Amino acid sequence: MVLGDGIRRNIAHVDPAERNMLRDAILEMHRRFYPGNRGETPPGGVSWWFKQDEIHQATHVHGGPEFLPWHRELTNRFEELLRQINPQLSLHYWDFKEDPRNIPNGNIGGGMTGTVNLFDANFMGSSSSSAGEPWLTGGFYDPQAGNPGHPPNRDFTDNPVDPPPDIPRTRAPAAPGAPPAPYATTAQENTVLAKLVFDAQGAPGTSFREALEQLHNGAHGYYANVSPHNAFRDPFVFLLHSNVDRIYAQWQTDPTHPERLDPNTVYGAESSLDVPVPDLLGNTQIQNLTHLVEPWSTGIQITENRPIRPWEPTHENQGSPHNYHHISVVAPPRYDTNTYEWYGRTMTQNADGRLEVFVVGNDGALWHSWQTAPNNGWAAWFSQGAAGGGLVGTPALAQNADGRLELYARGSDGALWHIWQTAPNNGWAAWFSQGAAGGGFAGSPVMAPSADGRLEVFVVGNDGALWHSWQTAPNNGWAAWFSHGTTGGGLVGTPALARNADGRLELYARGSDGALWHIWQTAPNNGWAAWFSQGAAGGGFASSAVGD
Ligand SMILES: [Cu+2]
Repeated sequence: MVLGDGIRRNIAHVDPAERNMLRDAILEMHRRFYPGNRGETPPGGVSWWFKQDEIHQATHVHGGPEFLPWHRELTNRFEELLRQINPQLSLHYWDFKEDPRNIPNGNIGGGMTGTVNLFDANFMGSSSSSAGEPWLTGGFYDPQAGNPGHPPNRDFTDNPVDPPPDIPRTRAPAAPGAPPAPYATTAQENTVLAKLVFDAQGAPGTSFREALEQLHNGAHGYYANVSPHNAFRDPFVFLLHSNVDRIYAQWQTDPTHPERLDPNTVYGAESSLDVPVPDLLGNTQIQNLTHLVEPWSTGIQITENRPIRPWEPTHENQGSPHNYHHISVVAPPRYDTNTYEWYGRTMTQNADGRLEVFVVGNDGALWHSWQTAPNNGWAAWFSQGAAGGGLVGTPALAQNADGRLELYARGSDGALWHIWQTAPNNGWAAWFSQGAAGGGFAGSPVMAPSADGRLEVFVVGNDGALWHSWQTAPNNGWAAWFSHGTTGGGLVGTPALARNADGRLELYARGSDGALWHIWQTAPNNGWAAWFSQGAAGGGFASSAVGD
């Protein structure tokens, strides 16, 4: 199953039926409206689609440290609107390494591959001149705007209710038989991914956020040489920005750089630094990652400093104050190119996109809190009760193939206990013991799905061995405990588990010898190789690879 699994993919490689669904959902965004009417201050009655241009135009966070996380929130919220229209959709991306007019190995449906052109009237409109269909009939622009019988021209009224007169594109159609002319190469993308630090406070050319923003700037000009001020009038811009965010997410999920997932360390020297940035109006703006993310915090737009609905306080007042260190802007969305997903972590998305977080209390009970709506406020802490004489350590959380969350935690009795949602997004079953092995379990468990969706859980026993159980079918029952044996003089602590790009799970654990040892699936879903030492450094490793 691919459609509806919440993962963002290369738009050319999803089924054409899914591309059609995405197009239709974007068209539907211009048939749904925020409250109010055009004469109010600030204007109401703006379509979900025109709201994107309104947000981007007057906020316009570019050229500084806020650029990447600000556009992450914009794309996350856009995806959420798409999912309100069609819950199966994800905001897929245009891979810069492909020519969107001419993608030779695209998905043409029925399990077949062939040449895909994203710029046609069935999907994103023409690559040259005006975008045309499907956006012209959809009212996304009106060449006659401002003339009798037509709505006013947004460029003259400055009212986000009104349409712009054009969505210009500037790339000639692909010549018949010509080879693809992609925007970027693998080497260019890898150069960006190899930047070691986020911030631009070190030597020139060392900053990840600068390198990625530069790559992004050229991507805009590649297909539409228009002012950035007007760029978000074009639906294709969201496929572009999903790809920018994808590269950011891939950089963040580099397993050798866990600091890139931590809200306190991801931004390096720019974590709380005032960074002066010139804006499009010729003024200097101060960007600082401790600023509120606007307009979604208070409704104030940064550049033009005017309020925007529904987040400003005098009307709908839906703002939710948060800065760029908030987990919702730091946590990478799910992309098919994320280097890994950090399994064993205790926060994840529900099937409907609401984040949910779990923690063990000093009372030995499992406590959780959840978003009451995607991107939104959090419910009060709720206890799921204790088990096994009191839970200890860090729980392991993962999503079943059918979308139900499932969690394992270790009890004081040395057994692993689990609990699961009885339906996606829904209530929880009672605690169930999966029993103990290896003289009782010692560390915290880790859990991840195999490539076929079956969950697999791992934990170190008091015997120093790695113990393993797995679902015998997706969503289904669990196999008896299996030992992968011991190594390194006895394993200790909590293992680190991740999935390789080809779908094979791989696990690291620390030995009593201070070295990290790893073990991996020899094929997706399949058997496991023998233990292999990756050696030690720093006088022997001390902490667990990840987790506690
Ligand atoms: Cu952009």
